[in-house]
Amino acid sequence: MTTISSTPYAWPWNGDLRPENTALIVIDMQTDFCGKGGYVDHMGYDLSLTQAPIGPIKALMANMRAKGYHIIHTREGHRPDLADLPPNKRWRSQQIGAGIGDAGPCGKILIRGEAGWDIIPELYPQEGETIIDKPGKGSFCATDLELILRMRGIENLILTGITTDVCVSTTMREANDRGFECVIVEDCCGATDAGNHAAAIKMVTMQGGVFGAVSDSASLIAGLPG
Ligand code: C5J
Repeated sequence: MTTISSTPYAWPWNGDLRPENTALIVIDMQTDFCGKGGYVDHMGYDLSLTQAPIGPIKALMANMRAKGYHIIHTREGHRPDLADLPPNKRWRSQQIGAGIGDAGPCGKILIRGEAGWDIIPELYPQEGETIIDKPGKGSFCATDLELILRMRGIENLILTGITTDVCVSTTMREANDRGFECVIVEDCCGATDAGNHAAAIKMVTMQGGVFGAVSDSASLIAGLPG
């Protein structure tokens, strides 16, 4: 029986926490979401908010790699021919001056294969780690993530990345509805708005942990067995 210090309950619910059944999910740590000239920068948001989790994720990922946990990365992006880009998603991005598929200093915004779409060098996946390319906000929609998790016997998900209120939150909800036991790592996430980050974290803690639990990188590094 092993649990991590977290709110509103000690995670995971059943105390079955092992490298074999637990994965770190690092969501969308791409230049488009936290780098100069990327999608979020085009929209005029404060990049320091989405850059804040880089250091804590780096530390947690190093610890979990050393202990033998599964590490899974995701990237939001679309095919170069835009076949998987809903026209309303493209239109909305154009309204705020960051049209998905438009040319920018880091290449075409949120398009697979472009420089801005890739994961930042500080958190780049190691050989053998799984990368999930997703066209939407949730990591389960139109991807093989669930199949991979089931094939590996993964039951517990440690959620990190950007943005807290959009892709991390959507993924946590999707995972929770599929029966995965989730914890969101507060200092390993960031949003384009500090209030939205705080609200997305607080939401998790309602109803006895409506989507799972909330913890922090120090508690996980101290408590994860391996
Ligand atoms: C957004 C994301 N915010 N990765 N994507 O559009 O959260």
